[in-house]
Amino acid sequence: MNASELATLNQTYGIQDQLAFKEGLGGLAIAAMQNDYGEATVALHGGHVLSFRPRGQAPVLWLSRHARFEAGRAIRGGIPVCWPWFADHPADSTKPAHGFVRTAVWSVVSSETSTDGGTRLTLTIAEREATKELWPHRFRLTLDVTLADALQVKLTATNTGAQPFTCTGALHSYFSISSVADVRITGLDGCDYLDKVEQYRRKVQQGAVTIKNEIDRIYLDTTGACVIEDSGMRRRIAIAKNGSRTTVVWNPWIEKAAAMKDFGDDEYQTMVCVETANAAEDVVALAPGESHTVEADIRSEAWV
Ligand code: TA6
Repeated sequence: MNASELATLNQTYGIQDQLAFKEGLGGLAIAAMQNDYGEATVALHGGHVLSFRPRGQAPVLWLSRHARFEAGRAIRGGIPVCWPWFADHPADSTKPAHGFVRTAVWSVVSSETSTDGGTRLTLTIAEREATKELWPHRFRLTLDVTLADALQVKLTATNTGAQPFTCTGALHSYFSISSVADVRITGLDGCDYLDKVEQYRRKVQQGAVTIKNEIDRIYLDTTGACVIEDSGMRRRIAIAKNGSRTTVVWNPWIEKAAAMKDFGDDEYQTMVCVETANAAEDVVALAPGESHTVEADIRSEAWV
């Protein structure tokens, strides 16, 4: 994005002392939000929340130091928007993993200050020739990112075509943690999950989730909040949600981390994904004109 396009964005949607559009890493346009609650950045590339830091706290989201900021590539960390399919395409593995909106450029449609002093930015993306080759449907996605006492991320998918479609997806959130050894994730006890590490074997979660090896799990029928309890950092990150019956927990561990070019060999120790998803049995069906909203509310607090 050139300087005059950024200037136009700032004139139209910038909010004095709260929201400014800038050139970020790799020349990608980012929205920098700040207010009394903290700060957050969102890349227009992917509609991707890159960072969230509540005032006086350490960053809540994890972003790889090897992340690539390039047109057409997914960014490793933050909150990639996966849509209209989660993980591999169900029928054609040559199509991009996690859909195509995380690597496309979104447009800004509005910004506002809420009555509680929060800052909201709304982005959108719709079908275009390139997406029709991958997925033959007309759609509109809207992403509302609100920085207030929590970071609220709300993705609304609308079927703007004349045919029904089904979709899956995720707010594929990467969280920053002190160390895998000092973290447990609560909120999933007793839930069934598909274990991707063991060919999707169905299992039942016993107690809190701990990370002692590769974890890639799709928790089914989960509508409640999860909490990342980090005894090393003495903080709790609560992830509440709406419009999602699936929670995905992922840590690639040693070998998979080493195999990814945009992921540091040792970085698996300080991240975990807890994803607000529609996946597996939780497929969203939209008739023409219908919409579905999936929402994650991320709140971090000191744990004393
Ligand atoms: O959400 C977990 C997952 O689907 C894993 O299987 C893992 O591969 C990860 O997402 C990252 O996918 P990506 O395409 O971003 O490398």
